Amino acid sequence: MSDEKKKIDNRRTADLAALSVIDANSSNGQIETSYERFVKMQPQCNFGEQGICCRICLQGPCRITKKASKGICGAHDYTIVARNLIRMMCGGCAAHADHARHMTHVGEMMVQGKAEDYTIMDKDKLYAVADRVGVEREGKNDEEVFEDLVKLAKEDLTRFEGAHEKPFTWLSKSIIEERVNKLEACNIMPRGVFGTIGENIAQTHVGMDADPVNLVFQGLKTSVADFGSEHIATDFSDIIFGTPKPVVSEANLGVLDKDYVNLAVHGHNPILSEMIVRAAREMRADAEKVGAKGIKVSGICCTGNEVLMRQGVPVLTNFTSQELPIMTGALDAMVVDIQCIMPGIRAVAECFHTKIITTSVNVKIPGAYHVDFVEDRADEKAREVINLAISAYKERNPDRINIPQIKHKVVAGFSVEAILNLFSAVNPDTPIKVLTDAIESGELRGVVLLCGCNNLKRIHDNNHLEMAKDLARNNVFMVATGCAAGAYAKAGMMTWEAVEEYAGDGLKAFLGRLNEANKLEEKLPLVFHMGSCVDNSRAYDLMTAMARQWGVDTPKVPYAASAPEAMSEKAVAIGSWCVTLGMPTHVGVYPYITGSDLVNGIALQIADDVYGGYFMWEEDPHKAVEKLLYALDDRTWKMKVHRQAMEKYETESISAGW
Ligand code: NFS
Ligand code: SF4
Repeated sequence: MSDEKKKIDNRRTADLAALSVIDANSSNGQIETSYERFVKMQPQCNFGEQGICCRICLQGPCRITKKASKGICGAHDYTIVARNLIRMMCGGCAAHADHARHMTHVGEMMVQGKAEDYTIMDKDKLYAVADRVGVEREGKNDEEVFEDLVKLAKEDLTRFEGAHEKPFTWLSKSIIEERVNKLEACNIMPRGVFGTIGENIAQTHVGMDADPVNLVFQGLKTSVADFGSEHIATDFSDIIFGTPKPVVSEANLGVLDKDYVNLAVHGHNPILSEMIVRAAREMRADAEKVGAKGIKVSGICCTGNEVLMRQGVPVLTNFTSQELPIMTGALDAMVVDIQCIMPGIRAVAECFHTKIITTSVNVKIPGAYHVDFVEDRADEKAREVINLAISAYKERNPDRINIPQIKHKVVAGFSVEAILNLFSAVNPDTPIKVLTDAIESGELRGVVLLCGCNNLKRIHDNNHLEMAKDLARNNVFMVATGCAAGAYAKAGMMTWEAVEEYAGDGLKAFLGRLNEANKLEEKLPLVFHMGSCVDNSRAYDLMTAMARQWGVDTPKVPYAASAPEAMSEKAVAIGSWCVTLGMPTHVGVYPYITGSDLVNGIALQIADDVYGGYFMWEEDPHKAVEKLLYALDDRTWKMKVHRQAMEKYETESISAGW
C-alpha cells in the first residue's frame, strides 16, 4: 500500500477554501460529500482497476484470475482490457459530440429564425472558421455563411463510413496536412462522429473483435472524432458568444457574497450559462425587492470556464468540490446543464435552502427542480431560473452562513487569437515566432497543456498545483483548460504575482517582454487559461501553429499535455487524441489498462512508434514533471539535429517525420 493510501482521510484537498468547509462540516454536521464517500469506498476493486472485469454479456461478470485466465467466451485479458478502454473513449466522444450537436442545433434554429435570443456575435471568427473549413464566402451575406457552416457541421457529425465518403472536414481542415496523411495511412481518419462511435461500440460487442491492437487503433479513430467534435463546439461558441479576450476576475468560494442572491452555473454548455449571465445583469431590481444588493453569478466546472473567459464571471470551484458551495449556506441556487454534475449535490442541498435546477432533457436528478430550457425561449427560461434563485434567497438561514474568505485574482481569456494578438506586439509579421524563437533560443523549454479533471485518488488540486510550480521553475510556457484551469484560478496561479513567485528566469523574461510590448496594466499570468475542456481544441491549434512555423509534423514540436488528475471518460478520449495527434501525454492516475501488458505497451510505446505521441502514467507530480521535461528536451534536441542536417545537405526544409 502506498503512503498516500495509508493516510486516506477526508481532508483530501489542497484547496484551502474547500478544506475549511470540510473541517467545519466534520466538527458540526456530518453531511456526506465526495470526500467522505471516497473514504468509505476503500478499498476499490482490483479487477476493475486493472480493466480485467468484463460485463459485456450476461454470462459475466468474467474476471481474469490465475485460475481463470480467460473469460467464459475465451476472451483474453488483452481483449477485455482493450474493449473496456475503447468503450470509455466512446463515452467521452459521445459527450463531446452531444455538446457539438447542441451547438449546431442552436445554429440551425438561428438560421430558421427560431432562436431569436442568440446572434452571430463574432463576425471575424465566422469568417476565419469559414475560410479554415473551406466554406465559400464570395457573394454570401453573414447569415448565409453561417448557414453553410451549420450544414457542414451537421454533415460532419452524422456522416457514415463509406469508401467514397469524404473525410470529416472540420477535423481534416483544422490539423496539419502531415497528420491528415498519417490518419489516412493508418486507416483511422473518421468520416463522421456519431457513426464512428457506433462502429466502435459494435466492435466491442460479445463475439466481435478480439484483436487488442485492432480494437485500440479503431478506438483512436473515435478519439480523433472527439477532437473534431470539440473543435466544432469551440468554433460555434466563439461565433455565437464571442472569442475570448484577456479578462480579469476572481476565483474560489470567497466570491460568494452574503448580501447578494448567489446563483452558480454548473455544467458545460454556454447556450444556457451565457443566457443566465445576461439575464442576471438585467434583473438586479428583482433581487433588490427581496432585500439583496443584486445577483451574483459564479461558475463551476467547464461552463464556469466558458463564462469566465467571455464575461469575466468569477470561478466558484471545480469538479471534486462542487458540493461544498452549498454548505456555505449562502448559495441560493445551482443551475446545471450537462456533464460532470455529481448527483450528490441534491442530497447536500436538502440540508440547506439551496435549489438545484436541472435544465436538460438528458440530465435530471430526482428531487431537483427542472426547468426545460428550450432555445426558442432562452431568455424567458433564464429568467425563470433566476426567479427560483431569488425566491430561495428569502428562505436562507442567516445562522448557517459560513463563507470561507478565500479568493484570488484571475487573469484569463487566452484564446489562440488572444495569444497571437499579444505576440504580435513583439513580432507583427509572424506572431507565433515569438514562442518558437523563445524555445529555439533556450529561453523556454517548451509548452505544456495542463488539462483534465479532479480525481480523489489524488489529493484534490494538489497534482495540478505542484506540477505547475515545477514546470514554471523550469521555464515551461503553460496553458490550461477544464478543472485544471479551475485549480490554478482558485489558488492564485493565474496572476503576475505567481510569475514572480514561481517562474524561472527564462519564463519571467518571456512574459515580461510581452507585458512591456503590449504596455499591459494587468500583467500576464503564470498559467494561461484557454477555456473549457472542449477548448483543448484551442490548445492543439497552438501546437499546430508552432508545427506550421517550423515546417514539421506535430510529433517534432516540444509541446506536451498533462492530465494530472484525470477522471472522466471525456478525459480518456482527450488523452487518446493528444497521443494520436502527436503529444507526449502524462496522466496522473492509472487508467484501467494495467491488467494487460500488451495494451499498456501500446499506450506507452507502440503509440509513439506509430503516431509520435505516447502516454506516461505517473502519480507523483514531481517525477511527472521530470518526465515531461525529458520529453520536451528530447524534441528540441532532435529538431536541432535535423536542422543541422538540413543546413549541411542544403535541403529545403527540415525533415517532416520524427
Ligand atoms: Ni473536462 Fe469539464 Fe472538469 Fe473533467 Fe468535467 S468539468 S469537460 S471532464 S471534471 S475537466
Ligand atoms: Fe465473459 Fe466473454 Fe461475456 Fe465478457 S463477453 S462477460 S468475457 S463471456
